[in-house]
Amino acid sequence: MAATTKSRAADAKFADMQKDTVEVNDKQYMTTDYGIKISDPDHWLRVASEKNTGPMLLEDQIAREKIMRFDHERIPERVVHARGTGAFGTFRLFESAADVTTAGVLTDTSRETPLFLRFSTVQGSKGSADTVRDVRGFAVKMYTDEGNWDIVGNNIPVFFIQDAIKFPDLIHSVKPEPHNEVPQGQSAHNNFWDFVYMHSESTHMNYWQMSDRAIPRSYRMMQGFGVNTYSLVNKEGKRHFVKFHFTPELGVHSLVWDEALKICGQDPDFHRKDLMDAIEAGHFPRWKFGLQLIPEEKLDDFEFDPLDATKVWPEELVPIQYIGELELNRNIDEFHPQTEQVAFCTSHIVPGIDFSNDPLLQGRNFSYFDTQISRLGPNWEELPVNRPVCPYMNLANRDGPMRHRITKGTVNYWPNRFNANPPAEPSQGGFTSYPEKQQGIKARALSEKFKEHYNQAQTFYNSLSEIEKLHLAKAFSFELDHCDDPIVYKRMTERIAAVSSQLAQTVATNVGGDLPSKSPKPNPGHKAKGLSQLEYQPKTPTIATRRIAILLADGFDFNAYTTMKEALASQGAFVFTIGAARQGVTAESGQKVVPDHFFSGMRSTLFDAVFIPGGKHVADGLAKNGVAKFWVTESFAHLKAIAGVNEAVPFIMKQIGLNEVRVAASDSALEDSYGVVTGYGDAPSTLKVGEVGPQAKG
Ligand code: HDD
Repeated sequence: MAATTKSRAADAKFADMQKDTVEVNDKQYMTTDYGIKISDPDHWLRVASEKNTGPMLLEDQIAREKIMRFDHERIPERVVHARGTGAFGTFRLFESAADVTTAGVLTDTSRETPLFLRFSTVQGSKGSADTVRDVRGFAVKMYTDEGNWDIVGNNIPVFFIQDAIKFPDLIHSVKPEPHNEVPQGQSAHNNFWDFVYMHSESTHMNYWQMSDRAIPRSYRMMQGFGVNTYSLVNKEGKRHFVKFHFTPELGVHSLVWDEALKICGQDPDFHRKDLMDAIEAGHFPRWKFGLQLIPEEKLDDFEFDPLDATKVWPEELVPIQYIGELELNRNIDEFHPQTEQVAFCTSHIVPGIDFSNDPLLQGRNFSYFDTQISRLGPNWEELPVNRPVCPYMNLANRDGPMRHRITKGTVNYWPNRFNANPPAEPSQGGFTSYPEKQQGIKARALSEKFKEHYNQAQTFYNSLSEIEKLHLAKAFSFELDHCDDPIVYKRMTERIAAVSSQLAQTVATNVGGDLPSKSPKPNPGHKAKGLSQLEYQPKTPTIATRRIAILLADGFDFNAYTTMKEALASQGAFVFTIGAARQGVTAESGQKVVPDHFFSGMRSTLFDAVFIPGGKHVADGLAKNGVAKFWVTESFAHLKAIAGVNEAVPFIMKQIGLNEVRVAASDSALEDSYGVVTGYGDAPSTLKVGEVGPQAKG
C-alpha cells in the first residue's frame, strides 16, 4: 500500500503542535521545572551524620518538587470510554456536498483537513484490556478552517437509550457493581441485564452488542457511526437531517470470542499496538466518509422516528452517499498530553452543520463540555491537541485555572469602546442557528414512534449470516450465564424471544431460563442491507499488516523458511519467527536464525495465520513440544489460515484432527479446506501467497 504524503493541512496541525513539543536529548541538562540545573537527582538532601544515616530534610526543594509533581500527575479518567488510543490524520473530500451544506469541510474539495481520532472501549477503566466484548468509541476531531468539528461516534450505529436523562443509570448499571467493583471490562453481570430488561428500547442495541461487532479484530477494521442525527443547512437555508458514516477500506473483521478472551490476558494492548504498528509501517488505515440525508419535510415519512438514536435509517430507504475519506497517518508523540487530554464535544459544530431535536443528542450537547471542565478545567480548549488551527479569540472567555494564553489590551467584555474582538456577520462566517419554528407545551415526553422497540432488532437478527447468529447466541449465553440472580437471566430470555423465539430457546437452555413457548411479537422475517458485517469486505483483499507466524525448531528447511518469509513480507504482512528458544534455532543446512519469540512467549492468538516449513525440525522439535502442537490446534480452533509444506503436512493434519484437506484454486475450495493450505515441493511456489497452493497430498 502506498504511503500517502502528508497533506498541507495535516502539516498545519503538526506545526501547531510543535510549538509545545520538546525533544529529549543529551545536550539539555536536567533542570527543575523552574529552570535550575540539578547536580544529584538520586539522593534526598539529608543531615549527613558520620555514617550518612541522619534525617532527610524537608528543605530539599528539588526532591519535594519531584514527589509532589508525581502525586498529582493523574487527571480523572473519563467516566466512560476511559480506555482508548488515538492518532492524527487527514480528511479529504472527493465530492462537494454544497447542495446540502455551506460547511467548508464538506464543500471545498481542494482542502485537506487535519484531524485526531480516538478509539475506545466503554465499560472498562483506563488500564483494562483492549479486546473485551464492548462497544468501541470512534471520536473524530476535525481541525477545520472554520473551527473544530467533533463527531463523537461509536462502531455501532444505534444506542441503548432514547433520552439522555437515563445515561447515568445506564452507565452505573454497566460499570462494575457498586458493592464490590466487579466486573471489569464486561457487561456480563446482573445489574446491566437487569437495567436493559427494564428498557425494551435497548433491545436493538443489545443485539448489535452481542454480535461480533463488539469484538473487533482491529480498530482499523471497524465502521464508525455518528449515531445521532444532525442537520446540514445549505446557502438557501434549506435543512436536511444527516447521519455520518465511516466505512473501513480493510473491511469489517472480528476476533472469535475465545481468542478475544485469551488476548485480554496475553496482550491487553493488542488493539493499540495494532494501530500504531500499521501507521508506523506506512499502512495508513482509511475509511470512506458518507452521509445519509433526509430532507426536513420528509421527517415524518418513516414508520420509525429518524430522531430516535435506537434506530438505524435503513439503507434501502436512505442510501449512504460517500463523499470523502478519512486517513490516519501520524502516531502520537506522547500519550498523556495527546490521547489522554484530547476532549470531544458533540456540541462542537461548524457553520453549515446544526443539531436536531434528537433527545439523546440534546443531552449529550450539555454533558461533554461539562465533563471536560471536570476532567481538564475550564481552559481545556487551550491544550495543544484541543486547540483549533484557525485563528480564535474570545475576549470574555478567559481566566480560570491554568490559563496559558496572554491576551493584551484593557477590556474583557463586549461591547467595548474599541470595538475589540467583534462578532462576525453570517456573511463573514459567523455561526447562526437554523431558525426552526417551535411551538408546544412543556412536557417530559417522547414522540409516539419512539415506543416501538423490536422491529429493527428483528431485521438486524434476520439479516445476519448463520455463523453470526451462532456467535450471537453464544454471546447472550455467556453474558447471562454470568448473571447469578435468576430473575435477571429468566426475564432476559423472555425478552430475547421478542426478536427470535428460536434464539431465546437456545439461550434459555444454556443459561437456565424458562423456555419461552411463543414469541411475544411475531417476526415477519424482514432483512436489510448493510447489517451483516460479512457485507463489508475489502475491495482488494490484502494480507498487508496481517500478523503471520512461522514456527521453527532445530532442523528446519532454511530455503522454505526464507522464501516464504520474503514473499509474505513483500506483500506487507508483518512476519514473525516463533521458535523453540530465542537463543537461536539452526536449520538443516546449518544457518542459525534468532526467532522473534519462543513458543510460550507469544501465542497463536496474537497472529492471523501460521506457516510451518518442512524439515527434520517437525519430527525432532515441533512434534515433541506440547506448546508447539497446541499452537496449531488452537490456530485451527480460531479459524486461522494455516499453511505447511512437506514434513509439516502430516504434523498439521494430526494437530487439527483431519486426514485430508482438499485444496484447489478457487474460493469455495478454500472454504472447503477449512483455511488449511498444504503442499509438497518448494515453498512458496507450492503455496502461493494470497492463493491456494496448486496441489496437496495426504
Ligand atoms: Fe458519550 C464519552 C460516544 C451517549 C456522556 N461518548 C464518549 C466517548 C465516545 C462517546 C466515543 C469518548 C470520547 C473520547 O474519546 O474522549 N456517547 C457516545 C455515543 C453516544 C453517547 C455514540 C450515543 C449516541 N454520552 C452519551 C450520553 C451522554 C454521554 C447520552 C450523557 C448524557 N460520553 C459522555 C461523557 C463522556 C463521554 C460523560 C465521558 C468522557 C467524555 O465525555 O469526554 O460526557
